[in-house]
Amino acid sequence: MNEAIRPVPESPGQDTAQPILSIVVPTFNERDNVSALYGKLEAALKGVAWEVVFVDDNSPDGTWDVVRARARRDGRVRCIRRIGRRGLSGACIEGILASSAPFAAVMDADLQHDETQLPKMLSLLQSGEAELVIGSRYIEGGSADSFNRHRAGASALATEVAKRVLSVQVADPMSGFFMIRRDRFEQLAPELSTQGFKILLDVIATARGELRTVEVPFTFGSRLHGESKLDSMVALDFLGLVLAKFTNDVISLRFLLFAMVGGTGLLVHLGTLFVALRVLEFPFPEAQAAGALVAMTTNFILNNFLTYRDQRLKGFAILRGLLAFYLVCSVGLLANVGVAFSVYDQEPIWWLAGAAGALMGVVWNYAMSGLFVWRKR
Ligand SMILES: Nc1nc2c(ncn2[C@@H]2O[C@H](COP(=O)(O)OP(=O)(O)OP(=O)(O)O)[C@@H](O)[C@H]2O)c(=O)[nH]1
Ligand SMILES: [Mg+2]
Repeated sequence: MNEAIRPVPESPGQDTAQPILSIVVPTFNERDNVSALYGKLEAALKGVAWEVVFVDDNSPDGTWDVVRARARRDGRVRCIRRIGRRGLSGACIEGILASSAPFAAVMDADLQHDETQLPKMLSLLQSGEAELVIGSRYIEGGSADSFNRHRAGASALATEVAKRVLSVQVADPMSGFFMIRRDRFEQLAPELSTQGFKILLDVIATARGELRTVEVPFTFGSRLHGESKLDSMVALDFLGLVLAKFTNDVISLRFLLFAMVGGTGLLVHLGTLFVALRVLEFPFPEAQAAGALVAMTTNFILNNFLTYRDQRLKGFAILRGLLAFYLVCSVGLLANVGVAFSVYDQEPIWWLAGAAGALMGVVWNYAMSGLFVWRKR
């Protein structure tokens, strides 16, 4: 055997260097928080074999660069730099799956989570008392005083909806601070959504009550440096997750949004048809074609803005995407009319045939748009 590739004999002494806890920190534009967080972890986790994995979505402020510099000096620090992707949940999942310690924690980079709770959370997992430990703002001893009224209200409402609709028994299923046994996480991982902000809620809902859970209180602090990445779309992400889990992943938010945008397209089509016929006095075929073209264009813009906002096309890609969308929708129209005809042929009920055709059209357009217009890179 070639000396160079001879396997290195296992050395029992190496085991002690293996981390017991992997801390996963999703980051986007958190450059100024990295060193402070690292210092706090080091102080809080004396005597624990830990590692920290920063998952950075190619932050324009170069957060990944700061992490790399730190990683060169300390082997416990690792950096995953993801290019062309955004999303908090996906980043956390990727970070956990890229590490191997028997326990994994997720925490924010901005020092809002209390790292001094980590040893307690770890010992609850190690003793077997829990498989999931949540840093909770909403139990005795915890608080989220740094929230303004608007945000506190939204958080309370979302928590209530999650509890009722998904029968979640936990006080703070929206927390971004938790620790879990790796084996349990790996079992659940294939069913988790990589879209959205609410990975903990997803974990709890997907486990369907079969995850021994303990909550420990902590005070949600104020962000140290940088800006919040929360926007109004977070509410949409949340509703999508609740809907998907409620319907056992049958209906996705994306499909629902796509169908809703399709509905607005019908109104746009009829509006344009009216204007073209009555105001511009086009002949009917031209007016109908103008209606279809305008509706497809507004549908494309809305889908790019809303349905596929995490994969939004920009610059020249918009033009290419629009042309592909016209093509997809034209074939969708043929499929629509074809199905409607064949249903009508069997059973001449106009609304049934019309609805079957429309459903065929929207399913086709959705499936093909995902493949050819907003293709995942
Ligand atoms: N990798 C990655 N990290 C993200 C993304 N969005 C947010 N984050 C990180 O996720 C953590 C939570 O985001 P925040 O904006 O702090 O959300 P929050 O704590 O609920 O809001 P604030 O109270 O305003 O800070 C932070 O460490 C962010 O840098 C993303 O798209 N990708
Ligand atoms: Mg934060």
